[in-house]
Amino acid sequence: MAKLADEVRDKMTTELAKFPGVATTNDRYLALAYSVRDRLLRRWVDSASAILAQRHRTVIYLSAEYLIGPQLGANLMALGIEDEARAAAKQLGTTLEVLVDHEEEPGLGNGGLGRLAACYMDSLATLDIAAVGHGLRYEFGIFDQDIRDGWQVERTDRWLRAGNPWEIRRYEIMHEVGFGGHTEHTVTGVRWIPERVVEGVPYDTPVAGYGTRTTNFLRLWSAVASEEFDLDAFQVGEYWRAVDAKIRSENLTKVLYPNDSSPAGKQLRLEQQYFFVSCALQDCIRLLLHGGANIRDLAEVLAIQLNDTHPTLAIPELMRLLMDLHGLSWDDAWTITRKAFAYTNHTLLPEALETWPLPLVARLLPRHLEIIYEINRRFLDEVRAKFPGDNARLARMSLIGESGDKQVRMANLATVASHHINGVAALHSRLLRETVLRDFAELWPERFTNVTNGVTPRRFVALANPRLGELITSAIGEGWQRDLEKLRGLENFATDAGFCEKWRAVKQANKAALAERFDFDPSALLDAQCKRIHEYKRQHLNLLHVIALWQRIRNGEDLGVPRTFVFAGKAAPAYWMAKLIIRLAAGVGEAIAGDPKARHQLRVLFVPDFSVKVAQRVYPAADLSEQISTAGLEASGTGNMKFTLNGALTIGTLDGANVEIREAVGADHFFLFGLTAEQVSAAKANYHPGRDLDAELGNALHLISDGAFSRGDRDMFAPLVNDLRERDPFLVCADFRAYSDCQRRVAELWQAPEKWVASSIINVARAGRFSSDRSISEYAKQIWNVAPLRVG
Ligand code: NBG
Repeated sequence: MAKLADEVRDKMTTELAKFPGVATTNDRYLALAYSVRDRLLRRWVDSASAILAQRHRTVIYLSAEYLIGPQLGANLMALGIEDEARAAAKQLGTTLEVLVDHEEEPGLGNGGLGRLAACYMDSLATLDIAAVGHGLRYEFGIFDQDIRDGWQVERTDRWLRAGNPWEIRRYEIMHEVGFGGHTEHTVTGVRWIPERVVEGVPYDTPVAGYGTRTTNFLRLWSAVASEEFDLDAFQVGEYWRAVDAKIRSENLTKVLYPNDSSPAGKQLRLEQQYFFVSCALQDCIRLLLHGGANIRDLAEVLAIQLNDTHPTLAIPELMRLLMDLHGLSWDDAWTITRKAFAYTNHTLLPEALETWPLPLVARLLPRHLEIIYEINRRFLDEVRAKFPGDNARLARMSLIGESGDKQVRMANLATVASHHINGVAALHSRLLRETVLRDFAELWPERFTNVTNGVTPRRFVALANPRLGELITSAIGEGWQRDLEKLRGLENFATDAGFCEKWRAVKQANKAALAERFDFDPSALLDAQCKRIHEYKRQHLNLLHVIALWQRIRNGEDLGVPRTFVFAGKAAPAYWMAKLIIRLAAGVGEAIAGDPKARHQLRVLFVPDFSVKVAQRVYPAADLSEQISTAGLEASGTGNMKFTLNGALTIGTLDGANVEIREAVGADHFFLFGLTAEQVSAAKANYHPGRDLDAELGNALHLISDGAFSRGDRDMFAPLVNDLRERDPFLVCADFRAYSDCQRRVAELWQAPEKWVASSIINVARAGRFSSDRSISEYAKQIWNVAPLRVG
């Protein structure tokens, strides 16, 4: 193969039509990216032909979100050509760092759910499992976040503006997706005559495995109008009306709904969901038949995973395709469907369980509603037979909710049609069985399982934290990137003074690098809470503690431990309370910075526009990871794993995967506080947060109300303070004292640096099971029944 540097120089001419004198940084980035892509494509073609030749059972991952992060660095690492790329960059008169930094990431997800999908694509390829990830190619991803006067301001994310070298548009593939209209039932079957038709076209992005040739791909669907113009309208001179239909179709994949863990409930969102699953399934069937298989083999050839309920319409869509287009009977179609699908639930928050108004589904997808009704009729018969006379149970389990206006309940639909249903951490899977899906778990206990989330060590350790990666390799050798349990070998080094010193120096260097961007004291304890802003995640609990520390300083106490509190995360644009919490962080930061007595001991930093790229800078620098959600509400969390794997200690509640992290690293190496999920439910029965407030907490609330963090404005934070005093649905007040005391234990350990460093090493050494490779191996064995592919 030609030298990368030569290829890059060629690309400058053949792809970009530029020469060195006029080339911009973007050109240099694109030239390198195109050259890297060429190498990926060769591997991809080999993988694809191996899949076809071996008729390999393939995973079809359906997800409305993929937060894949910047691609250049990750791809260079997967291909093992970083040194070559460095030389190529040099030849272009720049550095690899500049080019990697230049890349704009595709923000096609909101948070953990979308990032999990991206980690899983990485692990699938690395474990040589044939897989295609289907999703939506949003023209605008998650909004960019600015902070102005302490408030979040949203800007559109024009991520495609400078070109996207990683994707390939497949011009030969197109699927039609209908909406609206009516159905016709005849003796030969059912026909759906949609009112309008949109075309779906795919853009593919290669996903390279690490240390293997297997390369899978993400296929993201984009909507285009099926008729360029409405010809009738065009002929009578109504140009605008003619173009209108086109614009309407293409709006379908314009923008990602910026809601995290709560549905938007908008028609366009439902259209997006149906659009991409219809494209995905039509495409799967096309490939299946092309490969010479019979449509009846679909569930043998494909294992389809629903990433939360967003792709659930795939169930009635597959039934429709099998019956109405391929002539199968209901029973045959249902048998195949039941064997094909599995469903992962990602939240227990009641407001987050997706339901769609029945009239909307009837209007938009009349055929699908008929199918849903029929699934429901047969399903309820089964329940009735097992639990005769239990009408309350029947009402709870029905796919159609009757409370107020009727709705279609997506979680129930996904559960009824899936051979496996899993939660994303042990506690969450248990609560899922005991609460939200209890009736279903009683009916089909064997279908319920757990797969605890994981994260890719390639991106989140090796790539994000090269200093740590090198130190780990120097101690235990290569191989941990593909087999993270190998980190165990680090445990012996926790008592090696020389190694501990190197470990400390790595953290220090990472903090110094972050401090260069954000100007803080790198010797202070870096205490970080980075995740979507949400009341249940309790960024305000953290802030109340910061205010309490500030008060202690004002009262003459010496904290002994200088701290920098880093906050980062986006709030859903319509989530007022979350935006107010961001404003509070800014206000607290400002007040402390203005206090000469406090500013050397405390600093509050809000890092704007949290993204994969920003995250890769923050995780390596953190000393303390804040995982302080109200117990029972965070399904898993994955940031908790990323911080741990970068050597941060955790302060956290017994929630989500924190429970398992604590088990893995050992109770002595985890700062635990707060009510358990059971205690939370019990406490809620008779909770009066405003009564007997803790003195420090009362004082902090008073300062907030008094305008100390809003430049004297006493109204700004009233909604937040009143809510905490009167309702406090997330038990911030109940957990405040325990949290604050636990933070004292953090400070004590920090003052014994050798112990802190040893604990940090032990955390990393014992966190190998939080690799997404472990999660994907579990899905492969327990749920998908797939084996690795042989490529080459
Ligand atoms: C989120 C949970 C997180 C979890 C991720 C990935 C949704 C609906 N759920 O706790 O809130 O880590 O999913 O499983 O976004």
